[in-house]
This record gives sequence, structure tokens and C-alpha cells, in this order.
Amino acid sequence: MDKRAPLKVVVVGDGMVGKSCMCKSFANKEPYRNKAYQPTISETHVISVIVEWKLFLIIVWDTAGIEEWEKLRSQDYENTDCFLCCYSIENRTSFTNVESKWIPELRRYCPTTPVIVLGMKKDLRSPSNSLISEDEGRALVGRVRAQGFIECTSRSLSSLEAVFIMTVSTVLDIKSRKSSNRKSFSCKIL
Ligand SMILES: Nc1nc2c(ncn2[C@@H]2O[C@H](COP(=O)(O)OP(=O)(O)O)[C@@H](O)[C@H]2O)c(=O)[nH]1
Ligand SMILES: [Mg+2]
Repeated sequence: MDKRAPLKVVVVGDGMVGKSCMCKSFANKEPYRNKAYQPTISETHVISVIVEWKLFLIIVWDTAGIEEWEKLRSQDYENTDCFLCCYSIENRTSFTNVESKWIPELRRYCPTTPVIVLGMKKDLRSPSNSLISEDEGRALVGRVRAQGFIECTSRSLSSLEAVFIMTVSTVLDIKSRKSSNRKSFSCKIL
């Protein structure tokens, strides 16, 4: 196995959308089961994922979603390889905040760093409810020009694995495209 530096991935989005459950479930390789809600200040997890038969390590930074803490959050953004910008499919405010708050904040600090939008808690969708649809998610992603979109649930490790495979693939893809002109896309805060 060749040695490569771990990727830095920062997870943002409104509080209660499921960011911490996703990070903890995938780091511990244990799907989420109902547990008491624990607010996060800032926490990191090391996770591993195999892409194209190679092992990648990712340091995942789980941030606090509280509005007044933007200054604190943005200190975590430096040298980020990819952002995961989360909403919950059962919370429309968290969905609209992706476009009105989170993406503008990420672009302000890190204009060239890739962003993948995640529709969380997809286990809650059923034929009888009218939660935010996958098509609405895709339309949002087109408007904000994010690099990727996927719906997931912390109740299924395979759905979380798909998130981190997409993350690594996005970073590798952009790295290989940018290496020709030697421009860095990871976040530098000046
Ligand atoms: N149904 C469902 N509930 C979830 C899922 N992930 C988290 N939750 C619930 O959402 C609450 C908030 O999750 P948490 O990860 O702490 O959200 P955060 O504030 O974004 O970090 C948890 O206590 C769970 O009850 C999920 O994938 N499916
Ligand atoms: Mg949290």
C-alpha cells in the first residue's frame, strides 16, 4: 500500500440534521440506533474507506451548527479537502439553509474547495409522507453548483460508505484535473 496523507473533510449543516450520528456511526462501524441527543462543539474522527482497491484515511471534522459560532467553526475550515453540507429530508429549514447560509459561508472562506450536499435521515421517507424529495435535493445542488449529492441514513453503514466513497472520488477527480495547472483547491484562510 502506498502512503498518502489523510484527507480532511469538514461536516457542516444545521443542528439536529444527523451530522454527529453519521460521523460516529461510520467511525465505529456501528449503525445508529436511538440514543440521547448530544450537542457537539467540535470533534474529529478518523475513518477509513476503500476506493479503487486503495485504502484512504479521512479525518472527519464534525462542527457545531450553532449560528453564533461561525467564527469558531471557520477556524476548522483551513486545509479542508472536501465539505459535506448536510440537511435533513424531514426539516425544510435545514434544507433552505443549505442555500441561504451554509454554501455562502463555505464559498466565503473556501471558494475553490469541493462541496457534497447530503440529504440525511432518508430512512424517514415513506410513500405516505411528503418529505423533501430527491428531485428537490438535486435541483438545489444544481443551483448551488455543488460537486455532488447523495441521500443517506446513519441507520445503514452501506449508505454512509457511499457518502465517503463519493467524497474520496470527488477529491481525487478534482486533484487530477487541477494537477496539470498546479492550482490548489484545498482551503487556505488568509
Ligand atoms: N431517523 C433518523 N434519525 C437520525 C439519524 N441520524 C440522526 N438522527 C436523529 O437526529 C438526532 C440528531 O442527530 P445528531 O447526529 O446529533 O445531529 P447533529 O446536531 O447534526 O450532529 C439524533 O438524536 C437522532 O435522534 C438518521 O439517520 N435517521
Ligand atoms: Mg452534532
